[in-house]
Amino acid sequence: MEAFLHANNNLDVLPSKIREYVEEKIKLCQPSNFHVCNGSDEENQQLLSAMELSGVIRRLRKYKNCYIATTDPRDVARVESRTVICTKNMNDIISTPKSGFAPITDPNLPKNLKTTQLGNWMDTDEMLEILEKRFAGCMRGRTLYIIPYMMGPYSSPYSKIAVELTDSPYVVVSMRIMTRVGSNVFNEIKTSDGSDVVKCLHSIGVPLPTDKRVNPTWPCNPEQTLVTHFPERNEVISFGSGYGGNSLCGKKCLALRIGSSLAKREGWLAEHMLIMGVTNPEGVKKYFVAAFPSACGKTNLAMLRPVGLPGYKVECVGDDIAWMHFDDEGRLRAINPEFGFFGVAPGTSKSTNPIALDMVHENTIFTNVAETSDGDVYWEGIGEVIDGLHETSIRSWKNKRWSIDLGEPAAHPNSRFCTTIKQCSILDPEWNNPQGVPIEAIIFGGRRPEGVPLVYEAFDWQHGVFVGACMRSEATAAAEFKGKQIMHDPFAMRPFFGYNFGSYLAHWLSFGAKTGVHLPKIYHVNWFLRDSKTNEFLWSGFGENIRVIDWIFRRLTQQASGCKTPIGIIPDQNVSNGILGNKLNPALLDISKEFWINECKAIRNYLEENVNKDLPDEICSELNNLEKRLSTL
Ligand code: OXD
Ligand code: MN
Repeated sequence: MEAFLHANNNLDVLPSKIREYVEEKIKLCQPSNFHVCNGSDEENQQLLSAMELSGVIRRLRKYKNCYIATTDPRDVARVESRTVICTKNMNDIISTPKSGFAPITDPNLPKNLKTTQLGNWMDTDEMLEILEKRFAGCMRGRTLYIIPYMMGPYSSPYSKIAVELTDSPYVVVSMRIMTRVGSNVFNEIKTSDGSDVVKCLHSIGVPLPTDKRVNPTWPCNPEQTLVTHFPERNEVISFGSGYGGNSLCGKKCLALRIGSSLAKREGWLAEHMLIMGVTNPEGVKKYFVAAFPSACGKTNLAMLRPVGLPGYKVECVGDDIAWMHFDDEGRLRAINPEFGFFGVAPGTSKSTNPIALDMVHENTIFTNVAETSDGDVYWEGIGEVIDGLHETSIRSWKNKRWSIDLGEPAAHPNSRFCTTIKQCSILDPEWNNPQGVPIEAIIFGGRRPEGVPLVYEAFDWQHGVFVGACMRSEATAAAEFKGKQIMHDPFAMRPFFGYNFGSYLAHWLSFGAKTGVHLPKIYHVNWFLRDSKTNEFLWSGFGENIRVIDWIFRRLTQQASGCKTPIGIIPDQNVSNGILGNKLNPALLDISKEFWINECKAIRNYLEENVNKDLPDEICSELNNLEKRLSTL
């Protein structure tokens, strides 16, 4: 893409430390031009037009200001194997697995990289040396964009300021949707020189001119991709991938990996959680957070339209990330650090998430969805048959004419919509409150086809932390995994921990010992149980999930009874027949001794192998206690 037309080359708007950083990176990456972004509409339109002209995005005729980008098929998801946290001391980031580290076999990965199930580590200096080589001249012929941005509401004591340097205009327009962009964010820095600003450097890793093997509309460098984090330097450096989870550094890199490490240091929590406001039929309002692994329906739950329980209302504060602090009165308060949604498109329909479907028909950038010949979007599970589909042809995410007979999906399973939060019609009135919203329940969940009941409540905080540690779920398309294996995904944070999971558990447990705090109750839900014979889902889910939310709500107000089981408290018979619906299949609340004994074995193996000596004693005793309780079942 040619140079930005009205480039703003004035680095004086940047705090001194950031200006020095930018100058150093310009020298290293050697772009032909650079531009400090102000986040204006005009700037955005210029970038969109230039990208359209060069074929990077296509305008969707049917909607206002909506575009499709399709990526190189090798650059479609987060690359966990190439995501690394770098520090001086390895044990700060990962535990040594009981059976040792696997050797690095990929010739494109650094030899000294240490990979584990709970994150990858490398020594800071060694990684910086490798990155220095990758970034040298990597932006030749391209424009370097400098994006000042903020995670969290303006004037919030909990927000963080950052800057991302990138050579991808797609990243610039997407960051403007996902974060608060503009040089005015520097008015909020707490240090005069900007030393508290998080620094992010991103390059697609394809200097110009390119050779014939490079995809002209989605240049990327998959062999050399590295997504690296330096919590001791407050820095993110990402090379080679343009896909959002790897390139929009505010999201997973800053808000979760650097964020969780800052949170540990500063005494708060940065979590992979949606934030929802729930008002009951009596008009009482409560806020919940919920953690689910990627692509388990977090966005759908965050925008839930209640079905079957009249009078309930759900409003959305965020669908992916929560930053939570205990306030002076000891209440846990959450802000959404993001400003937009980067949601999975397939499966989004009028029935599963009407709010999201409405929201994406303006000012949205779609990635890897399919397009109809009349300028609409299409993806698997969009629900309705498109008007006159027989006459309408579909162009797949691979830019080929698509029909069902091809035997492959029209949209990539990890295709996305990227839309500003302001277009969400059920946006909570407090979404932008600098103090955040008070959280009364924490919900964990996963995609478990068998054994894990629809809902249970943890006995107390320590047990709840154990429940989070034991989370497992079917693999999803959001990362590079294939198939449907059940993976351990503690706290839905496995790909996002910024420091040692053992210390993370200790950090969570430490709040249980704090005086003067009101600890939220902790729950676990599973919408995905299937009938063992027919394989049909046992729970209708989506809007009906309000029934489970209602039970949780009533537990918090002491209005619903529960039944104690070895794994936690479940709705008792009366409640489940009433609130959860008359047709509730009893299998939804079944606790099988055999299943849970096997589950305990899998959890013990996992924790012993992967957390090893760093596993807090409290978690071991919770596991022992669970096994003891099961033996009496
Ligand atoms: C996401 C993810 O994109 O979790 O939100 O992968
Ligand atoms: Mn996520």
